Amino acid sequence: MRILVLGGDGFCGWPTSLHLSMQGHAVTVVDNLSRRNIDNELQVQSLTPIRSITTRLGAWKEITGRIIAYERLDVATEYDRLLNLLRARRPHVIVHFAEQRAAPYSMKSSWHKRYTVNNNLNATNNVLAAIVESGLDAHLVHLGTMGVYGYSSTGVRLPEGYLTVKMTAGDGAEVEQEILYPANPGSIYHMTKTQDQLFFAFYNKNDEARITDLHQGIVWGTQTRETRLDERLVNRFDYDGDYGTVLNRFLMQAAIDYPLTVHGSGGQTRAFIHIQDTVRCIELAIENPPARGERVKILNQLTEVHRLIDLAKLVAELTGARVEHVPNPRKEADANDLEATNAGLLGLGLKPTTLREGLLTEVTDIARRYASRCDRRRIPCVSHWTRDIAEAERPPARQGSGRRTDS
Ligand code: NAD
Ligand code: USQ
Repeated sequence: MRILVLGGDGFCGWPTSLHLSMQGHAVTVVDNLSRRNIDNELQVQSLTPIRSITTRLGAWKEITGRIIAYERLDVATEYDRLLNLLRARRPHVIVHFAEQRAAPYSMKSSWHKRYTVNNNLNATNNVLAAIVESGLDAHLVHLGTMGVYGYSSTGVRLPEGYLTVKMTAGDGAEVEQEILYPANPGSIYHMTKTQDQLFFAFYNKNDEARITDLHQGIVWGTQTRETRLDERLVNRFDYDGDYGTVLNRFLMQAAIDYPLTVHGSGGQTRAFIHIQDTVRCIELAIENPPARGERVKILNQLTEVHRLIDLAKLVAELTGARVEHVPNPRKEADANDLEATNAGLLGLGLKPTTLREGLLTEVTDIARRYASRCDRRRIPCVSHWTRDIAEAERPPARQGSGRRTDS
């Protein structure tokens, strides 16, 4: 198949592009390299030494003989170029990763809020509008987030996207309807993903666009079968306070003898998936497209659910690291329950990589190996959700750091 991977230079997009190319698909990476520019803005680098996109693609060709094409293009602002690309390449599938994906980055300032909204919503609308205008019947596979459901402990096992509700009509009759599960975003970033869902529902209803929306949990791990083939193909590993996600941060912190930074009590419960499984899920989504006229296919892309404090303790047990409770910079529930079905992808053949299998390898092969590249000043999470939360933390000298260490 001809496949465009929008955001194909990123953490999930790069290993996905390699995997799809390895399977014989004709892959084109589309990326504006904004993520690399954000590293410059934040004055931080991936813990792993990621190579330039040109070096990456050259190495892939040298090692496998396979060619991945590359187009530097801003999906959110260069609509005409995007449309021309679709007309020229005529993709069967478009995988859409091209969004600003960090919740803390989206909450840093009003500029970052506006950038995230402009970038993410325009990127998604542009792709959909271009599919319709080009007349292609391309299947759009989008990476969404489990965060669209929110973390409010309803006691309900989260369904895959849709909820059946019963309402009472004016004549007293009971009316049953299937709706999108009520959105409850916890950051501007997560809010853009809830709005993406409405774009999908509309273009699907109006234009019969074929769409799969993968509600993905927090991705951990670094390498996949393909990125391991050569160091020039190494995947990105974010550890800083904005882009580093919780489990990878714990693994890196353990490797450099930095206390594991648990926000608040650590009772927050979240969904997780290994990067190797992310890549496999996208393959499964591509192989099982919705038919034309079928509603948007929503699949929960997660393999395990954990409380953060339990993860911290597990990492501490494996590595001897210390756990520290730090003030939470986010406005979020201190503890929540989370149960979500992932029957869709399991039913399609996903065989999950478990945390127990992969954690230690990740600490030794990646975090310890590249520890010298870590800038400890970039570890604290300095993006506060509200002014009040920021004020409460300032100045640490007078008020105390509020930190508590588990013995
Ligand atoms: P990433 O930031 O590493 O990659 C995103 C890529 O998209 C980057 O290479 C960036 O340069 C590119 N991009 C952004 N805006 C663009 C634009 N307007 N035009 C062209 N390219 C653009 O992020 P990631 O971790 O690979 O996440 C990919 C997708 O998966 C995101 O949509 C994210 O919301 C979703 N997701 C990620 C995680 C996770 O834990 N990493 C979990 C759930 C969902
Ligand atoms: N947290 C800590 N300590 C840290 C960092 C984070 O306790 O050092 C906590 C946060 O307060 C939060 C939880 O860990 O409660 C998760 O934070 P995260 O940064 O790992 O994940 P999140 O902000 O939710 O975002 C990530 C990805 C995003 C994706 C989302 C999936 O960056 O792209 O959509 O995971 S989900 O969490 O299911 O919404």
